[in-house]
Amino acid sequence: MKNVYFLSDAHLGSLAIEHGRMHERRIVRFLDSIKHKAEAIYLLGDLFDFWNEYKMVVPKGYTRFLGKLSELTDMGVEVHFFVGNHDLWTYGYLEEECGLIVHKKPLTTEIYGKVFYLAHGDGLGDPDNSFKFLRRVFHNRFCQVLFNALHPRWGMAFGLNWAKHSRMKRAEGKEPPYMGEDKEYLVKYTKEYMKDHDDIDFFLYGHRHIELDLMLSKKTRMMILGDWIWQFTYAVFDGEHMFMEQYVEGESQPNLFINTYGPRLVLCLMLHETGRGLWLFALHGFFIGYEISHKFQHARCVVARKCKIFSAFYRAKSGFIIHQLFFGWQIFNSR
Ligand SMILES: [Mn+2]
Repeated sequence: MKNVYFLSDAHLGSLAIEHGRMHERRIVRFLDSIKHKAEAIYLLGDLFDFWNEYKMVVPKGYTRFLGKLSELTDMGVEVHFFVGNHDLWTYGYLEEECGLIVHKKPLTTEIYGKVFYLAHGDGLGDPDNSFKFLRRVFHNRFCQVLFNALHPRWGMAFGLNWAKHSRMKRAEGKEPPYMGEDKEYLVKYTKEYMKDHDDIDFFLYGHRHIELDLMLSKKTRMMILGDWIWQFTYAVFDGEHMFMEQYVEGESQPNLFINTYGPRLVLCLMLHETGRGLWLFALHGFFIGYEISHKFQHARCVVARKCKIFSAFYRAKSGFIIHQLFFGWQIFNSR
């Protein structure tokens, strides 16, 4: 059984994010890393910081991201795109060109026998009146037509700057931390909604840019997915279990390093915990130098974790470059 993934809030293209290109590449590498394991991917909104489609024109950029999504849908992976409050102005391009399934409203759906309520989360229980008003304007068809009559050079500039401004007015450009069960409006909304819909197993949201995993009853679990600006968090459902995970490139640092080596020959055993389980590595090879760092500075070596044998270059603290052959066994699978 393949996995189903959920993530949100990448805000690609944001003028408030300095690491823009790296930011896009990272989500693309993640999507690439799950393409063979994924049955479906749910993008729960605000993937773009400002997306507005015109009849014959779409925003500049995002080629890697859109290309990767198209690759996935061409492979047969279902990719669902929920509009957020930053990227709701899509009128068919993402469906036709990239094969996405676009949702403009919350969706209740069944996945592997469990009932999911999926939504970006904006406008659900938020008492802020100016936000409500703005949301009404954003969703108003007449206003959308008017806006699109503006030349993109002004329309897009306005949109991107509005999105930047709405990020910058927050302290350090980050959302306020979790306010607690009785103050967090998405939690309050969900509790109300549950009263009439007791069949739902999972409520999943984006929008808040916080990571939250809450049991609201014996059966009902609510999650807020964090973001893909700073947190790189996602939820994954394998048909039985739901995990909240973080995409860390190169996975974690080695947590144990037993070293027995002669002047030139290295032989060590190393336990390495990754998101996928516990691995035992036997390393052997040659190194030039007197000291081995306990930290891989070149984490790329772990990328090949699927392989049983691979080679790695890494740099020791002392500055020497070491080349080794690795033999790895997965001795405990956390999934
Ligand atoms: Mn949002």
